[in-house]
Amino acid sequence: MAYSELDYYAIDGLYTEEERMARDTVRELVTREVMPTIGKHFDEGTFPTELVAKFGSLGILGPSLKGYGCAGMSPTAYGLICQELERGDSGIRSFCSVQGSLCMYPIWAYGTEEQKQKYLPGMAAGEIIGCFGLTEPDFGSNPTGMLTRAVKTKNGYTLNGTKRWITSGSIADIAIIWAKLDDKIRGFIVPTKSEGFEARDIHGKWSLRASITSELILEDCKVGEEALLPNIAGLRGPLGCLNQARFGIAFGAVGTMLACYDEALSYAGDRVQFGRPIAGFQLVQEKLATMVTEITKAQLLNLQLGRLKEAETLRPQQVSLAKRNNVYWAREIARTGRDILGANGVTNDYQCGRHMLNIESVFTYEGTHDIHTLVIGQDVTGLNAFGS
Ligand code: TGC
Ligand code: FAD
Repeated sequence: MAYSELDYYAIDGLYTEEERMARDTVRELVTREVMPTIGKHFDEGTFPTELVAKFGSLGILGPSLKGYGCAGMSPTAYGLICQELERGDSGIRSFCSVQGSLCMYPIWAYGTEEQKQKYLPGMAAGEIIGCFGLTEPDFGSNPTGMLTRAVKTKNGYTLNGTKRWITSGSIADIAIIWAKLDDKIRGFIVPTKSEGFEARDIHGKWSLRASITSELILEDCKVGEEALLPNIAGLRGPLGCLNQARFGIAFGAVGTMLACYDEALSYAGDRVQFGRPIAGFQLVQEKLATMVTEITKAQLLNLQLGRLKEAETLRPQQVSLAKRNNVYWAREIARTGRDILGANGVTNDYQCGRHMLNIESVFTYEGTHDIHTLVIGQDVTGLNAFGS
């Protein structure tokens, strides 16, 4: 049966034609190309690299950036693309978030004209893959403490340090590396073929298995003058990129919710216990009603999130609220979906279990749930509760 999205509050009519078209195109791609193979990729711990060129040809890599071969769609269209990708798998959405929001965006926003011309068209086409190195083994939630250093040399810079948990690290052609230069955080475009650069994959993940996660080791890694992103300094550089990616994750989380709800509803209608479909029991209906309620609230939240971004009035704290709320509920809904599926829910014949495992990473990356709690707390109280 063809997939149709839960739309309890007739939200579909509030999107533009372009937004619906972008969503439906990606929905169709995910149904046709992701769903049949994603379970196998998750099982084997591989990323479907064959999809990257298709993403490029559909214009969904950096889709809301303007110029340089990018599609220039609305932020809401970008969000709906993330929603559909994550309905397939968080790892697929992750790849696109990292490519568009974390790698293309800093070049587009902070780079020189030469850097933009050199990288963006190839990245939009999926010919150049990027990764984003902010987190380090000992500095996750608190990236300000990073140990990676850049030192100016005669012809460029030498970088030393280790980045960990880096999505697409070993398949990337370039890495956006955040390092301290004269004690100030700066961004560098580091070709992964550079002398002194090494990517080692992290194995044994329970989550985001259809995504490559790596450690990046920079040992006297030499890059030219042209590697520095000149138009940004300080933590607001990487955080500016994270605002873009967190926006996409807020929508992506709805994709996880929709996938799990859809599967749980269908299963509950088919599965008979005590002489009737389990969907006919009050306790199961309560679970489904909660799912419908939280999905609808998250869809409405995202719609306004997109409209605020389009009006250029969106504040980072509002993005934090959406990431925090939607990922929290995606996590609850994935677990509830798994529960409704009974024992079948713990096998990879069904998708709730895979989404349930994936969402643990999403809960932690791009700012943990707790960090976004504190961002909102600071916003409304004026008091910083992060640390010192
Ligand atoms: P703080 O003193 O508050 O701010 C330092 C400077 O940054 C500015 N700023 C922001 N700018 C843009 N966007 C934001 N969201 C911003 N938040 C703060 C701020 O105005 C200030 O600017 P300036 O010019 O005055 O210096 O910084 P802090 O050290 O107290 O840290 C704040 C905190 C904890 C919120 C921040 O460090 C944080 O967000 N931590 C979480 C780290 C994180 O999210 N890491 C993600 C790594 S990448 C990733 O996970 C990719 S997953 C891959 C995938 O999607 O698949
Ligand atoms: P920690 O910061 O050590 O946090 C551990 C726990 O302590 C959490 O519950 C946290 O909420 C809590 N905590 C921390 N500080 C506070 C506080 N002040 N108050 C209350 N509680 C607190 N990073 C990148 O740079 N690029 C990537 O591409 C990337 N991809 C990732 C892919 C995956 C699959 C995963 C799992 C992570 C990825 N990350 C990436 C890293 C991710 O951003 C970090 O894991 C995240 O920022 C949290 O850091 P941490 O794991 O070091 O946890």
